[in-house]
Amino acid sequence: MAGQQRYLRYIVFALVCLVLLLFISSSSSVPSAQWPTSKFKTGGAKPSQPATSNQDALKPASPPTTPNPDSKLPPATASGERMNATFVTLARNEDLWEILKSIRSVEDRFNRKFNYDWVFLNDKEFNDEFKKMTSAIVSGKTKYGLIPTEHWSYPDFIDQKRAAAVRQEMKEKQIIYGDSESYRHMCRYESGFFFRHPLLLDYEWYWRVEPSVKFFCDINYDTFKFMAENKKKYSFTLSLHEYEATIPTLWDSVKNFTKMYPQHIVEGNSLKFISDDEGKTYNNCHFWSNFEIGNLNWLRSQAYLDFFELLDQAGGFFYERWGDAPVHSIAAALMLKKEELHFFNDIAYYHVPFTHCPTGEKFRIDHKCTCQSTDNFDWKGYSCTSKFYEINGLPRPEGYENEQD
Ligand SMILES: Nc1nc2c(ncn2[C@@H]2O[C@H](COP(=O)(O)OP(=O)(O)OP(=O)(O)O)[C@@H](O)[C@H]2O)c(=O)[nH]1
Ligand SMILES: *[C@@H]1O[C@H](CO)[C@@H](O)[C@H](O)[C@H]1NC(C)=O
Ligand SMILES: *[C@@H]1O[C@H](CO)[C@@H](O)[C@H](O)[C@H]1NC(C)=O
Ligand SMILES: [Mg+2]
Repeated sequence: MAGQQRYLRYIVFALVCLVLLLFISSSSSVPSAQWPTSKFKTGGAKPSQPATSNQDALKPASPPTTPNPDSKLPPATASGERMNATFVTLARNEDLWEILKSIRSVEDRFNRKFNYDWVFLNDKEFNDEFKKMTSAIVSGKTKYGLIPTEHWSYPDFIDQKRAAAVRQEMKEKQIIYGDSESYRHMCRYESGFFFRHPLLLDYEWYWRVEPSVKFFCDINYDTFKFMAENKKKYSFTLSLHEYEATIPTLWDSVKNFTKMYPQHIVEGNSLKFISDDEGKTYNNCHFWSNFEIGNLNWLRSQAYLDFFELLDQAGGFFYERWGDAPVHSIAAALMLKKEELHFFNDIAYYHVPFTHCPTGEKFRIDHKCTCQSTDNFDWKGYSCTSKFYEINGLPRPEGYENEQD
């Protein structure tokens, strides 16, 4: 009898334990099991068309367990039509890890809301790792293009022995990239060919991004749409003086161009930005072309193509070390109306060694900026941005004095 009772006690005790265990495990597992994985799956799907509205992709499959009560937060993806636009990056396979940082920065501050495409160009085939890693973090479509040899080699009118002698000379003078052959092909490609790549023929607008750059503030509107609506063709965030030794005869060629093609020189242009003596000499001011938002159809226009062709024939990409920044800038200053150029003061940007950080604390707070105003290059002596303000009659922002040298 006593043995049976003990047996019963054991059973009751075991049952109680089981019920307790079930209760603990079920109550603690509810929230973690409902962590919104399903929402990530649907929200993360790439829109197949860049131009369609993204409303559907945003609807979560099930209601989130912890709704955010802050109704002031903007939607994760901007609504409305997309422009006919793409990011474009020229890079080598070994640039992968630095370009990933740039892309992450662009996505976080801008493109996660807009999902624009990204075109990558290379003089060699991109490898699988490059394609895999970059396509994993671009929110739009990614495309990878090989540059045709004709666009990345010596034209037959170039005397390669003379070019080699120049490289040796520039090396001795320690001119930056002075002895580099690939840097020259790169500058010539960015000056005259990238916009003619078959992958870019599909687009009207481009935003150029290089490895190792940073964006410091939120960009909450569509910059491409801004360009179109305000009839802008070319834009910049940083401007500075070019290193004279890399372009000794560039201005002579530009003068040849203006003589040969007076019809391409536009009235009401920005000649004053690039020359302090009505065109006699170049003051070396240029927009820094590692950042550009611009119109591809302008670069593909007869005016720009004639300009590039004349410069190319002059040989300065190889006999000197002409950069694509002064080439684009001089073209924009002579062949576009003043009003067609835009200074993106609100795009805070870094490319070694210069920073553009918008002047004014309120702006930087409102846009969640992480740059320091004392690093702002705009009002320092080597920048040309104050000249841009001057020729356009723009008032300098309050507080600029504190950011001078
Ligand atoms: N495919 C390819 N891309 C290149 C080559 N050289 C430069 N680039 C790319 O061309 C752009 C400009 O080159 P950079 O080396 O950044 O030149 P830079 O901005 O004048 O100088 P850094 O101070 O080094 O940034 C970058 O997007 C590079 O990734 C090359 O030989 N092949
Ligand atoms: C985008 O622009 C390019 C260049 O102007 C044009 O050829 C193409 O048809 C346009 N695509 C769309 C969808 O409008
Ligand atoms: C300018 O044109 C003249 C006449 O065609 C030519 O001799 C000269 O070499 C050109 N200068 C440059 C720098 O291209
Ligand atoms: Mg660079």
